[in-house]
Amino acid sequence: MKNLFLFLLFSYVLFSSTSNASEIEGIVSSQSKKLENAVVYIKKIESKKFLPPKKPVVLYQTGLRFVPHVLPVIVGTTVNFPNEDDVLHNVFSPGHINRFNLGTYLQGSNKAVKFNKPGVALLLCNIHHEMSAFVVVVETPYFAVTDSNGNYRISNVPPGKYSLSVWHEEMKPQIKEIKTSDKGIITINFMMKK
Ligand SMILES: [Cu+2]
Repeated sequence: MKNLFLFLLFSYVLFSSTSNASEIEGIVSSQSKKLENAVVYIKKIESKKFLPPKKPVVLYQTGLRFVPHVLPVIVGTTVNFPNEDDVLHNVFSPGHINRFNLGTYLQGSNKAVKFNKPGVALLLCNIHHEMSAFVVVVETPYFAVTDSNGNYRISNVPPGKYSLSVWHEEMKPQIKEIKTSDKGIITINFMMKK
């Protein structure tokens, strides 16, 4: 009897927590291929402000690469940049927003940056010119990065009308006006151009 009660309670909690939101999913491609590392996101919701995560997000320097190559975050998020290689690395962002230079530092060291402005920050290492990454700073928690097949999925989106944006490092950004309802999944595909 007790187990049945717990099961019903669990079902209720599960149902009630998912009943008022929907999911957005789809594929991002260009003419020739599916695009990995595209960021699909709701840029802004008027009258709503979202807090960044309390814990820093991590972008590693490992194997002479930045991992992940593309990292979407909410405005105000602190990103740690630990050096996991046995060589010196540097991290700098040359753009006009979120511009910084952390200097060079050794394996085992960590430096952090708080990303206070929305926009895309290109990250480079002045020692290894092949290293690059992008921190995509957005104003909502509703974002996703496409996998190697171009697929993305954004969960727990409240019902409403939104501008859904897509960014990819080699393509022109796009925006689609969308509407989500109380429940279910909507599919929004993007075909991007250079
Ligand atoms: Cu480096």
